[in-house]
Amino acid sequence: TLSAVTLTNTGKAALPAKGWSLYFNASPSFKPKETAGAVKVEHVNGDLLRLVPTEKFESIASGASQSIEFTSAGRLVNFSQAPDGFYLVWDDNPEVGVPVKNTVKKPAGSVSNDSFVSPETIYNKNRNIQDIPAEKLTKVFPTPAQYSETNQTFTLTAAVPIVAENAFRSEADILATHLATILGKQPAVQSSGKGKVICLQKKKGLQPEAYELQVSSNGIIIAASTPAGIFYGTQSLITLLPPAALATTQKAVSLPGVDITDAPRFGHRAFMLDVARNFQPKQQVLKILDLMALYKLNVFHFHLNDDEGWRLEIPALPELTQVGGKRGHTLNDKKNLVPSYASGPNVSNTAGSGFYSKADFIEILQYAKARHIRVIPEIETPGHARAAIKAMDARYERLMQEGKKQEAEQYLLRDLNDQSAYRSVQHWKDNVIDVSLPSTYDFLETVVDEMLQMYKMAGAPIETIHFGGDEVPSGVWEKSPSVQALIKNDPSVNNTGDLWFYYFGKVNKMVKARNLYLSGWEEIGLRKEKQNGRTVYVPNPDFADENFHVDVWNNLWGAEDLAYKMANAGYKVVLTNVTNFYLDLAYQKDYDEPGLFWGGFLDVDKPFYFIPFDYTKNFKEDTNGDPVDRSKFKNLQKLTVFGKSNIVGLQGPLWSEKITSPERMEYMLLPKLLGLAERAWAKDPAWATEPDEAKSVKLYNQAWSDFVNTLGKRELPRLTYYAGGFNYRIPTPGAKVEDGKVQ
Ligand code: NAG
Repeated sequence: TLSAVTLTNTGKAALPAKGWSLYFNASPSFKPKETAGAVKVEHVNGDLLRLVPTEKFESIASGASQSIEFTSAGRLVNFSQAPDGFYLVWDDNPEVGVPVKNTVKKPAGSVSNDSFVSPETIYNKNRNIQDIPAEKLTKVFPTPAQYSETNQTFTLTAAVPIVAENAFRSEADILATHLATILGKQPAVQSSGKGKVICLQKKKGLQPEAYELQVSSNGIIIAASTPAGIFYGTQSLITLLPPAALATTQKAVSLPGVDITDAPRFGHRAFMLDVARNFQPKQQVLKILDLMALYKLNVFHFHLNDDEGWRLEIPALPELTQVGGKRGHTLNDKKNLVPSYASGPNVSNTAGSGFYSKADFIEILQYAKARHIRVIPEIETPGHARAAIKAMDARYERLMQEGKKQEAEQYLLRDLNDQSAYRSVQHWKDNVIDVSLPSTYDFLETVVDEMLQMYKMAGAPIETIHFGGDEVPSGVWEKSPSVQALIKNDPSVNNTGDLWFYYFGKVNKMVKARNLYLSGWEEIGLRKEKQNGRTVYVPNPDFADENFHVDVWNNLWGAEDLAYKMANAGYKVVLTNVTNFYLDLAYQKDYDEPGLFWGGFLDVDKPFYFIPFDYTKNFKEDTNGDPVDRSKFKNLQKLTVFGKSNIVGLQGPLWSEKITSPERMEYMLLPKLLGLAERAWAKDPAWATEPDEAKSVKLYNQAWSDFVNTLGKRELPRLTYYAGGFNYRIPTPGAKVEDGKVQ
């Protein structure tokens, strides 16, 4: 891939031929073309690079420009991949980064060897979509297990009270608050009353999240055995409201008569949000919880730390957020972390900085609990942990300066004399915690206990903590004196390979002692094995009956059936397939579409057509967006009956390298999240189990049409207003919806 950086001197003085460097964020494979010669590019760390003038560089006069050509090993498919976040640092003032104006421009002509997806291709993909009138659509989404319409209508006004017994008071209040936004006035919530009311009533014998909803001309009844069931009944009632009713307040809204009996397919319907790469304010998190609740997602996996940030205040370890919660130009990461993903030199002026105070976190937990959403906190370790490592380095330094050596070493996450050299997937050289150090476990226990205290204060349930475990690069720990000592003294550890089981064995003990189970990425339950001279990853039998919950994310490049292998081996599996659920991937192969694309392109059809127990059946595209070679699926492992019982649910993660604002976040999320919600809640669709291929295709086209019409005619118009309004994507990149219409 070829690209160019043009330096334009908009200042009054000339840019001298030397004495400065230009920092920016890009893939380290981004190099000046050999013929360029006038500059060199150095890799600082992560995706932070530095362009330095050589002797050949000539000063740039005021108003003049200079263009430098670059090559990059990576594909440059969209603007998200372009180098960005440039700032200048003068050699004589190296601690200060001077922002410069950045413009990313679409290069003229072909950007790379990749061809973008043509409108024709998209048209052909979607040509079977029928136009279905809104009245013919199922008026509750995700699709209920049993649904019928009764030809009656009910007129809802603010004078219709909500009648709820005490156990359902909280659900009634949330419903009343929502109805107030439509009816202009909050309906009363009372403990008794008959006739034209919204009645939330207890019915014995239903499954934990199941509910029944009847709307007739006489009133509305929601029945369930649990508050969660009642809550889902109220959410169905909300999606039953015609979206137009949300546009302005209405005195009366007419609801269609329905008879619904409903229960979810999976008990684990998860959305993961990465707030480490870029931060999202508390208010936005609460808004997303409302969105999750509306579509009956019940697990919020909160990715709270990574290499580029630590986002939860831990009062015992203030550096975690004071240092690890901020990004800006620095030479040594002692005050804050270096810029990543174009976060620029200024600590305060970037989505790269920010954290949740203890009070914020408690509020989030309570808000989620009231909406029957469990929050799984993730403490990402031992890799992807640079922010924590640097924060504990800063703490060490502070205490050493105060002469408190012992205290200083108490929570260190690395051996200060470790000479190991490695490079993580995201190009960090120093992002893996040293698992041989006792201080590592002191650190984890302190963080865990402070976190558990916040759950307790919030009155929120917690069953598991997620300890990450993904992408630990080779080469780590090899030259750590502390690791060498452990290998010498601990008979269970013979080499650095054994450290994986040593670490997750210890972490497992720690969480079990607190009555929790361990969650993590697939890697926590894998071990390396040599097969025909190749290293492969296989489920590790040693942990298979430890109740580990693994988010299996990799379903590419020989790992197509990994999720099924792990489930068959006894691991509890959350299907988090990159090719269908990685919401951070760009919608289409188009220069203007933001997002990563290493796992392919991900439009709303990908989560929608995912078949949980037979997902390779619908594996249609390779990572380039081309039709996949299906012959390679022939010998894959299928789910056994036991394996099926170990699939606990589905998850869509939103990684945030490219998500620098709430608007961008919503764009990446919507409408893709609705495909996930449908698959997580609704029954297996008929087309998934129909053996006759032609019939199955026909059934699929019908289901896809229903879904697309539901999005276009009900759910996206609703989201224009719901919870303050969402910035969803509509099929044309860059298009906007104003006044409920596509512009
Ligand atoms: C993977 C990384 C993640 C990154 C994401 C981007 C996992 C479990 N790990 O490389 O840190 O943000 O891809 O799509 O996904």
